[in-house]
Amino acid sequence: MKLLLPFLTAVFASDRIRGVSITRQALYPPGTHFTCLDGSKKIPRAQVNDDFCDCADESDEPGTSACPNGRFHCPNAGFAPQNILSSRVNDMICDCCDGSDEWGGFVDCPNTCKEEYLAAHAEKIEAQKAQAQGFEKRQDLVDEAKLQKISDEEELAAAEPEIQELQKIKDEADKLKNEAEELETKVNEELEAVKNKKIVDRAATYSEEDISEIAFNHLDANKNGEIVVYEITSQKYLDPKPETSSFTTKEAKEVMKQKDKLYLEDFRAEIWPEIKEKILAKLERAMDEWDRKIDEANKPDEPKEPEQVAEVDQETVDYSEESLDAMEEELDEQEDYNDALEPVNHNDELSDEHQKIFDAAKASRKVFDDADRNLREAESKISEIKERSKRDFGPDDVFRSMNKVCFEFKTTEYIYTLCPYDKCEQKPVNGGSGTKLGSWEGFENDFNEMHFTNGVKCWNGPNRSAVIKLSCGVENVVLSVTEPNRCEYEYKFETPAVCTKPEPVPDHDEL
Ligand code: MAN
Repeated sequence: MKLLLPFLTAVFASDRIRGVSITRQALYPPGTHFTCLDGSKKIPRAQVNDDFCDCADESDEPGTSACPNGRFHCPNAGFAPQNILSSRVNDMICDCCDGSDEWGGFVDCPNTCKEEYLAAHAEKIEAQKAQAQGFEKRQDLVDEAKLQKISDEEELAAAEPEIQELQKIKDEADKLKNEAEELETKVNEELEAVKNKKIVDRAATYSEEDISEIAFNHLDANKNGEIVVYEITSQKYLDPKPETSSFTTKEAKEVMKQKDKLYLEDFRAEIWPEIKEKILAKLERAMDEWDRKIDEANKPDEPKEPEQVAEVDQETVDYSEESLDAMEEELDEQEDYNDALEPVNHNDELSDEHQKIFDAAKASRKVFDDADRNLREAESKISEIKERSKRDFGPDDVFRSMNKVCFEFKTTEYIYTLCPYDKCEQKPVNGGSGTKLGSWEGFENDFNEMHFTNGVKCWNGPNRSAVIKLSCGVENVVLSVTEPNRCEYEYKFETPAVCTKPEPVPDHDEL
């Protein structure tokens, strides 16, 4: 090429065609005629650049604006050569940095090629520096990924014996808990038996007539003088088949001798003898109530106590802590009263020995729960590592650090999130729930794109999806999010992960 230059310069100095690059000058050879470059026409050479468009392909007017779509070549010596539309020639606007497009002299175009070259060169150096920095960061990511991988492998290798050990601890804790709970149940049963015996003994002090009426009152929950099915089914201890899970209406009807309603007399005659054994221990409160009524009836006629006056004097209500506690206890007791499966409240009868057994059972449950949690945590950590080991983190594992990390980009309307290996979302800035734009699908285009598919269905359209275009940058940052087609989103994402080693910029490079 260098050898040819003096020769070409010699030729073009005299006969060079304006608007044509040096390499294409040969297409306009000297001679009497010029053949249009598409071969369609032969015209006298004087008609080239004569400001009249002769050739269909517009090749005869590269240096004038006669053909609307011709091309004018600016040599732009010292900077990058350029081809512009020939219609811009002599339009009084400086397009080429060397001013060659305004050769008519209607406007003065100073040569700015050197300044432009320097500015572009500086920009290139800056970009190269950023790329070099990004590439360095990429190396860090690769090193970090290597360490993470090694630590994952080590953890995985250690996991099996560790999990076995935690399982052993849990099994032992389970055994101790069962033993402690067995003892606890036994004590509970003993205490309940003592309590029940007291109640049954008390029940024996009433006449048969009275105690059967007390039992009737106990069952007659709404105090309307008759017992119906639901008043029986609510007393679980009367279930003739306790081994089956629920106390059904049919079973209750069996207890009621197929009657729909029971009045006191039928109850006494037909039901009482059969349920007596089961119900006596439940009658404590009903006996209290019975005694209270008898006491009241035996009282000499007196004006009514203020407590029976409809309105309660607020001033006299006791809101002290003890009183509130007592009320709460009362309510709790009422609940227990209706649910015979609840353990008996035996606080007042607890000996130190019993208390120790209850404390031990409670402590053993805690030890078991801790052991169970430790095992589950270790197992979930291991399954996370196993899942990670199956993922494709790209060349040199460089995307490993992006697992379970999210990035955000805010527009005036939405906050967009990008969570590689997981999902993309769009949330309205003013609150409200997010819309899933897609779930992780994988990389495409040689790890230069991330794809997310199968997001929330677009109204009258496809499921939402997102493509993330990656470019080299010093930091991980979402530069923009657009929606080129409805419900198809495009993120531009800068990351050191895709930075390659930059080529050095030569001092006087061809730009
Ligand atoms: C929501 C957003 C938009 C989307 C429309 C489609 O408003 O998810 O991005 O274009 O739905 O109906």
